[in-house]
Amino acid sequence: MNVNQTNRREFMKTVGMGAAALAVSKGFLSCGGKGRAPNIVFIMTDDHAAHALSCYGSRINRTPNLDRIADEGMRFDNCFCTNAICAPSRAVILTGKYSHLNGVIDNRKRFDSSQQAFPKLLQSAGYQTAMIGKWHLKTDPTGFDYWNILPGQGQYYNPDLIEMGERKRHTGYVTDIITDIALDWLKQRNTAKPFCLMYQHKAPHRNWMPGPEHLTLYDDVDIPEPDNLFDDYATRSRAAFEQEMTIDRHLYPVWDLKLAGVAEDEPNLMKAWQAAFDRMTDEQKKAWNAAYDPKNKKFRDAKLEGKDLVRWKYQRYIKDYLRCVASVDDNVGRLLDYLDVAGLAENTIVVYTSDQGFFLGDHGWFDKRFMYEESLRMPLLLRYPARIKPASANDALISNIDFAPTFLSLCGQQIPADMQGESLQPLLAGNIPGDWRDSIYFHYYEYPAWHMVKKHYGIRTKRYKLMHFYDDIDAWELYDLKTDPGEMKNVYADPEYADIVQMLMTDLKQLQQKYGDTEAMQSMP
Ligand code: SGN
Ligand code: CA
Repeated sequence: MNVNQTNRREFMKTVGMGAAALAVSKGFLSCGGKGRAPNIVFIMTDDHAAHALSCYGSRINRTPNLDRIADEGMRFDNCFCTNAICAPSRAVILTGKYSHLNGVIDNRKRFDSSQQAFPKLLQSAGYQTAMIGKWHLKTDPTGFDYWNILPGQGQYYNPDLIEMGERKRHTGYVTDIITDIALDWLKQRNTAKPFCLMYQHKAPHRNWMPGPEHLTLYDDVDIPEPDNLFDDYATRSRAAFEQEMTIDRHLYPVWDLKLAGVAEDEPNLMKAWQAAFDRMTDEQKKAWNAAYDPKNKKFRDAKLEGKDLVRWKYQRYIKDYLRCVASVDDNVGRLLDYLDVAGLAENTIVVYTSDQGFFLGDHGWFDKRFMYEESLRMPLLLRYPARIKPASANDALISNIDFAPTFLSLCGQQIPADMQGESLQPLLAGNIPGDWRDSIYFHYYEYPAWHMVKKHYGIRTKRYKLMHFYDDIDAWELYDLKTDPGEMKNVYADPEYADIVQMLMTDLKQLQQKYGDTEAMQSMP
């Protein structure tokens, strides 16, 4: 950021602050009596891995606007999901409870929207609440004064959205549209009340269709490959061999790799691609073809094979993924600018996260689901000038069950006793309380299903990770993250680690007991 930009933002903050103070009604209970109740802007993307944000040290892209949230707030370096898949993560975030208690153990389940969730609690405390963008919980949102959501996964181009029950088609690119709607809502809201806005993107979810402004971004560069793009899974259990999410064999040529005209997918997928493409206006199609046709012709002429072909697929995949991320970054920038201009930045908690991580070629994979680091880890940035020092970081072990209690406590509300997470409030000063947890618990259920990742649960401490794959397999993996951060060597059977295994096994049982995961306990030795 240059000096002029900083000054511009500082200036806007100062000018706007008076307006925001006026906006809060006398009648509203303030945060613990200590001042104005804060607003929340909860920004969530779909499948945005932490290692594709520059503030987390990305080697492959820059995210200047997302980095602003980190520069002006706190970056959490050890935030993990409890179940590395979309709908389950969203349900955990809303309820502050593990999947086996909130009911959404996999993407196939419907969210029981009559249950307790933090937006509903804020709404009954007088907050104005809105949910805009990807929802993915099958039942209609409850606890929101306004909602406008993508049906299911949504479409990248000219998507339909369901506004309070009414379905409408919008013209444009999904990330821009979701932002436009969020900004419109902010502008028309009742300024007498504090608000909680859930602003949730579809991007960068598969099939990674970039927006019109980013179609040729990265055309002239090679994105660095992960060291383990050609992982052979030696020492790993069958689960690692039997998944279906390799860059090499499981990306569809047309749907994923955008090779229309050069290759073919099976008929159903061709139909899906055609349907997505046919949503585009003539102008959008023209821009798309102008960007992809020359690249595809080059690919066809090169007649690649073996590792060269895998490398090409990785480049095509990761560039499209990062192009989708670039649009998120631009649009979050628009939203942050608005908060500045409207004088809301000071008293608004801005959260940036994703529903879980993603494999960016790591272990030769795309998608998520596994408890391995790249998909387990969630980015979490929190900006709240009243409580958080700029550019701070915290490496306490936290997870998405902590989000709901955190938001409630920061907004001066009671944390219901049946929520299983902890408020992150004591961490915001930059330290870790002595009695903070020293491990997190994970459980993934969706199998057999897309990508064929076997059922598993596990425990992760700062140094170790113990995982148990069960159901049609009974296999354990142990990683020493200090000596092996890439999880390339399963040391479960190594006698040197026998004591560690014993200790982690006991702790794992305790976590299952503590969180009430009785089903998992039954498959423990
Ligand atoms: C779709 C994707 C899968 C993805 C799931 C779940 N296939 O089915 O690759 O794992 O969603 O994603 S696609 O070809 O239809 O894009 S999630 O984010 O909703 O959990
Ligand atoms: Ca997701």
